[in-house]
Amino acid sequence: MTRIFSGVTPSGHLTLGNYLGAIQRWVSVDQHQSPHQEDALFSIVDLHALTVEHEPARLRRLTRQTATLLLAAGLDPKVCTVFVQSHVDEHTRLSYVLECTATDGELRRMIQYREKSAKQQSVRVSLLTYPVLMAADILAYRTDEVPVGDDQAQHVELSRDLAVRFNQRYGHTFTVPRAVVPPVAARVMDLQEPASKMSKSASATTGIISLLDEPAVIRKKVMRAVTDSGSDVEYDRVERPGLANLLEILAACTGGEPAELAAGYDSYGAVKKDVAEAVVELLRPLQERHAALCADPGFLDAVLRDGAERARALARPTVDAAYRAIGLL
Ligand code: AQP
Repeated sequence: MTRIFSGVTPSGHLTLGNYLGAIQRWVSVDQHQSPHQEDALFSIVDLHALTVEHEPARLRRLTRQTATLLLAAGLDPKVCTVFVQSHVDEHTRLSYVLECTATDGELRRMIQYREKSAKQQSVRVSLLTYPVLMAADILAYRTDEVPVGDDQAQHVELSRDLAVRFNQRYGHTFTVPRAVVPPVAARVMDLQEPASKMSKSASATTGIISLLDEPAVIRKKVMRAVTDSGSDVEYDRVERPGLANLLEILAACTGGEPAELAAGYDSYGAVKKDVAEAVVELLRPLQERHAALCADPGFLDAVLRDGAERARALARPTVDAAYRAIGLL
């Protein structure tokens, strides 16, 4: 049995990057690898959205929207567990114990902390400790695999380190997890700034495809994507990052290989046209299901209630064991 856990932060509207880097695999592979709902857990990690400036009403809206989008993308509550992080107290209980296992130095080295804190005047303490809470999310379920995009691989590495350290100091308590990163589109880049990751919390939206963007908007954004000077179509992440990003998106949407796909084109315009249509077709069923799910909010409430109950029952014994192991009465 392989237990899988992964999460998504309701810090903005979900992007094509979130979908291709993580959600696509959760839906097509991860939720089906075991007949037990308990072996595939997917969380809307709302506490992580409090690590930067936020607006309470917007967070509530985005938490529901994110959960609805996960179901619309194809997570099936009959075969997996979908829940909201803050509904399961075990995450924060365990996080404190893991803060007593992590060091200040290793948290300050996290790339995402360095990048996000550099853009802010006043940095919340939780932005520094967020990877520890993420480790708690993972370790509380004795997770084996964490399917994530490339940007989260460092945080999963930290979870591994904390699990190993805790087990060595206090006795075997946690499963040591491993990150699973997709072979293509593990880091989808911003269409206007191919050197930056496509991020749901970015201030400018012209380079970001949101999962709920209408087809006309998607076509416009892709056709205006920044590409590199040059006319022959070649897959080269270093010399042609803009074009490489588009080829990776196309490969992830259609199941091909970026370099092989490149060989079939003789102009950037033709690549863009096919990317736009592939993304529109990829998102069409998701958008239709999203609209249907929005008409039945009671269904979402029931899914999240059941998911939280199941998650609590799974996490509690592990967190209790960690409390006992570290010396708490
Ligand atoms: N651009 C991306 N390409 C591939 N995968 C990505 N992921 C995020 N951006 C890309 C993956 O999506 C999953 C959920 O991400 P998250 O919600 O935990 O937060 P994040 O990694 O910080 O993603 P964002 O969209 O950039 O959010 P903000 O703007 O709030 O920081 C993860 O598996 C992630 O790797």
